[in-house]
Amino acid sequence: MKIGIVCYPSYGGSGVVATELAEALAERGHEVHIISYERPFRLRSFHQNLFLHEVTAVDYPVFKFPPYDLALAGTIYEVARTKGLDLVHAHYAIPHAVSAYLAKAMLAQERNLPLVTTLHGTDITVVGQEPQLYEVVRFSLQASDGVTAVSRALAEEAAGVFGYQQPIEVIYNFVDPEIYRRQFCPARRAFYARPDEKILCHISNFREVKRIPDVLRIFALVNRQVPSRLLLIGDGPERSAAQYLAQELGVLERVHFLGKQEFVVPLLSISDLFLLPSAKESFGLAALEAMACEVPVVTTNTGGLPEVVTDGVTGIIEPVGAVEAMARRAIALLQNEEEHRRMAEAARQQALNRFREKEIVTCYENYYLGILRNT
Ligand code: GMT
Repeated sequence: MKIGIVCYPSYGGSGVVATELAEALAERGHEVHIISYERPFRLRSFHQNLFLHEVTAVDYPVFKFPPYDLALAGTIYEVARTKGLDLVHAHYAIPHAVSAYLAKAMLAQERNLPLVTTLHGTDITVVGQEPQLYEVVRFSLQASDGVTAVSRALAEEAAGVFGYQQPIEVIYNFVDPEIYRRQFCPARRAFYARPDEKILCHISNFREVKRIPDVLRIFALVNRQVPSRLLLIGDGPERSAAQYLAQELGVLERVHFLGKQEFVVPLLSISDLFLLPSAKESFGLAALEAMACEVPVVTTNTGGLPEVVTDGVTGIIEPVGAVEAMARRAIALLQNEEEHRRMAEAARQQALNRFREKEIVTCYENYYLGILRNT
């Protein structure tokens, strides 16, 4: 197939999933065209079947806001026409599905361009519910030939909020277990922690929805009972407030702010627990990557997280904001080596059983074939 993949290139789950899907499809012999405003940060390999098309937004003094959505639609149309795309797959509804729909409509005089939209979370649960965007997102779902969601919870929320009647295919996010596997890194571990200390880890874009203050509060409580270090990986609007809070909680010198890191496997490999106490999370790709590296996850019972993490088996699940309960159970787990080992192994096993790249990419291929047959 010739597939166009429209995505965000930036540090965030939807861009990661789209990029890794593009690489895997190219590896399987499909011709894949990534359309984005810059090279995706997760695109690591060269592949002869993989092509990049950077969208350049047109600026002019008359525009207060350069019309990126239109430049994107024009680029999708051009790539579809000149490269003969069989279908276009938009990751994140806003504006990708809308721009792709416009490209589809422009091409309609010549031929049909099937459009698949994958919902990733905040496009539905946050941004898409803003009054001025709600009807646009609703329209983009109706106008897509197929809609997928990264968890059952997200599919249900999308159907409910937007009154979408067609089936939404749930295709989970995935992980390559050969890349995401625990490495033996004693020297790196020794750099961050003494032998008697545990390492807790959090990776995100530091937006409000991630509840960074909860990450720090859980850590501070754990550290009182179990000497520990916290690795904070990523960057975003909540980072400087986090620094103040760490100081206020008296743990600043135990928290390592590492900023955005491209290669997280070596850091997950020295971690004993992963903290993701989000207020909302359609899937929690970072949690899956941690599990694949044998790191149990402490998280909340929101969105798709309970579909990724199994309470008491591969991690700890508590209600949003239940900082004391999360800390209490994290302490018990860190103090019980046997139970921790069991949970770490189960976490890896769950990542392999349910979210292995090979199987999930096949689900996308089959879904595309079904759409091509029916349109
Ligand atoms: O978490 C974010 O704010 C980034 C966002 C994105 O679109 O990149 O992540 C969403 O998509 C990821 C990939 O499907 C999911 O793993 C995240 O759970 C989801 N984030 C939220 O729902 C808050």
